[in-house]
Amino acid sequence: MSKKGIYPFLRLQFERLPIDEQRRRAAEFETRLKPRRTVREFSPDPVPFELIEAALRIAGRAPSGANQQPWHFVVVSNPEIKRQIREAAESEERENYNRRFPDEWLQALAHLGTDWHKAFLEVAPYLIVVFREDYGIVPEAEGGQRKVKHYYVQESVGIACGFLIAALHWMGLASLTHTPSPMGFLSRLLKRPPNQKPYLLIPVGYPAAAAEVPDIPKKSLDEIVTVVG
Ligand code: IYR
Repeated sequence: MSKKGIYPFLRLQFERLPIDEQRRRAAEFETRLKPRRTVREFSPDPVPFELIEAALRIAGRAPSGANQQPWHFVVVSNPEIKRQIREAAESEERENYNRRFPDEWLQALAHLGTDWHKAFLEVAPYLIVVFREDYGIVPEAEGGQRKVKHYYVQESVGIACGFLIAALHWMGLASLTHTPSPMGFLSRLLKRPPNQKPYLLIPVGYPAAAAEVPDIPKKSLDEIVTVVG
């Protein structure tokens, strides 16, 4: 392996754990993550901003193609901006549910009980809007700019969102992976630069006291895993 580059190589910091501790941690993580659910009914109770920051720091630790970290997170708590986002999302989703979604898609969604109403976009105390950066913009001499292509952007941002969702759950917060479609209105309302494209909208907060979720199953290990021994 050639270790040339602009960063030095350091010895990996890695603690080799006793097997019992590995088992204990595996079981604890699974037990903690198991009750995680996508929540669509939020309480308006405030959430300490430091928790959102901690979750975003964890998301920012995700691996990414060439370590380019092609993500940007916009945190919205302003009620007026949340209202604008709700209005724009609902107008797209009204079109989707009433006209654009083919029957096959509506059928696939039916058990979730969703429709075009998106009250959670105003009720949840925070909306984390995730943007992907297909290229970076690097300042150059004399006020110029250069575009730098990013690699494996979809994979990288997806992994960061996974870290984010798991971290939020771990710290006792509920989230929703929401994908209003199309999402162009988020670039406009949040005044993002042209290299940032909306990827996912994640409302975050405490669940409403009477929040309900569909009783849907997860696939078993046998269904999702093939072992090639
Ligand atoms: N984006 C729409 C529809 C929707 C699509 C999928 I795939 C879901 O898992 C859930 C909803 C909406 O948010 O209602």
